Amino acid sequence: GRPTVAVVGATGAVGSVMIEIMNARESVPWGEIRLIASPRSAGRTITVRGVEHTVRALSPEAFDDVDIAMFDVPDELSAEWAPVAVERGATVVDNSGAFRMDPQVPLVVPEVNGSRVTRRPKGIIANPNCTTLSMMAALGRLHEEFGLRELVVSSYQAASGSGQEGVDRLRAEIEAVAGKQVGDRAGDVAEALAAAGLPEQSPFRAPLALNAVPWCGSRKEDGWTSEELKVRNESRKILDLPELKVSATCVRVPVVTTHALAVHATFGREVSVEQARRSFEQAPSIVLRDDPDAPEGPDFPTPADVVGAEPTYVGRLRQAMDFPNTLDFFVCGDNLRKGAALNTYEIAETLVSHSSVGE
Ligand code: 11C
Repeated sequence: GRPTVAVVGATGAVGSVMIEIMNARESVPWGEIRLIASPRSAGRTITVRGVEHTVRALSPEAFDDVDIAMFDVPDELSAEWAPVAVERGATVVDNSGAFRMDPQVPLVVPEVNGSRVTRRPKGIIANPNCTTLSMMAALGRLHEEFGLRELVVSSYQAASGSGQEGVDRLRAEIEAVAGKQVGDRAGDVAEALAAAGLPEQSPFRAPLALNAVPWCGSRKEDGWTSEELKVRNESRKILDLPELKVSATCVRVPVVTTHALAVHATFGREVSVEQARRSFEQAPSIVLRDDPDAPEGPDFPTPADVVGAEPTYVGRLRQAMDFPNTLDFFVCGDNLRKGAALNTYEIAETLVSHSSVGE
C-alpha cells in the first residue's frame, strides 16, 4: 500500500513549514500522514491537505506502522527517539545535528547525492545544517562541472536559524530602536535595548539590531564556532570530498528568514562564468538572478526576495580576478525551507521514488 509518513515535531517552527509544504504539493505519495509532537502539544488539531489531524504524543507506539518518520526536533530528542522509531520499523529522516557526521548515516541533498538514501545501515538519513544546505545545490552543480578543490565562505545568517526565540528577540530589538536616534557607538544599541526593558540574556552574543554579529552556534576549539565547523564537515561529507579545504566565517545579520552566503569556490581547472551560468540555468532547484545590465538596475537575489521560495537563488557570479580557477558568487536560501523542512521532505520523497520504503 501507500507508505505512512510521520512528522515528528509537527507543532514546531520547522514542523509547521513541513505541513505548509505538504499542503502546497499537487499530490503526495502518502497513505496516512501522522503528526507527532511533545505530550504538551498532543491533542491539538491541525488540518493537512483538507483533513483534520489530531497530534499524537511522542511515544514508541506512535511509530507503529510508520514507514518514514521526518524528525524536526532538537538534537537531544532526535538522539533519543530516532532509534526508537527505527526499532518500530520506520526509516528516519532527521533534521537535527545528532547523526549528521555518523559514518553509518548518509547526509543527503537529493539533487546532489540523492542515490545515497539507499545505503542507510542505521535506518537513519540526516538532513544537513541550514547554512551548508543554502549553498549546496549550487556547489554540487559547480563541482560536477569543474571539480571543487577549495571553499571559502562567509555567511549572512537569519535570526530564525536560532529558532522562534531568535525571531522574537530580533523583532523586539528592532522595535526597541525603531524611530529613535540611537547612536552608533559601542554600547548605544545595548543601552537602547536595556531602556526598552529587553533582558540582557539573548540568543545572540551582541545586539543584532543595527548590527552584524560574527558568532553563530556554540564555541568550539581554536576560536571556531560550531556553525563554521558544520559548514566544513558537512560540505566534505555531502560532496564526498573528505580532503576538501574549507574555511568559513559565520555571521548573524538582522534578517528574520533566509540565510545568504558569499562563496569563493576554487576548482581543479580554469572556470568559465558562461559555463557556470548554463549549468545553473539547467538546474531545476536553482534560480539565477544575475543580470548586471538589466534596464531597471542590477539584478541579484537578497534574502527578502527568497523568503517562502523553494529554490536556491544565485547572483553576483564572477570569475575571481586574481584566481583563474575560482568563482565568486552570492547565494540565498530560505533556511526553514530548503535549509530544513523542504530538504527533509525531498529526502522522504526520494526514498519513495527509489521504492525503498513502504513496499
Ligand atoms: C543557525 N544553522 O542558523 C543554524 C541553525 O545544526 O541544525 C541550525 C542548527 C543545526 O543558527
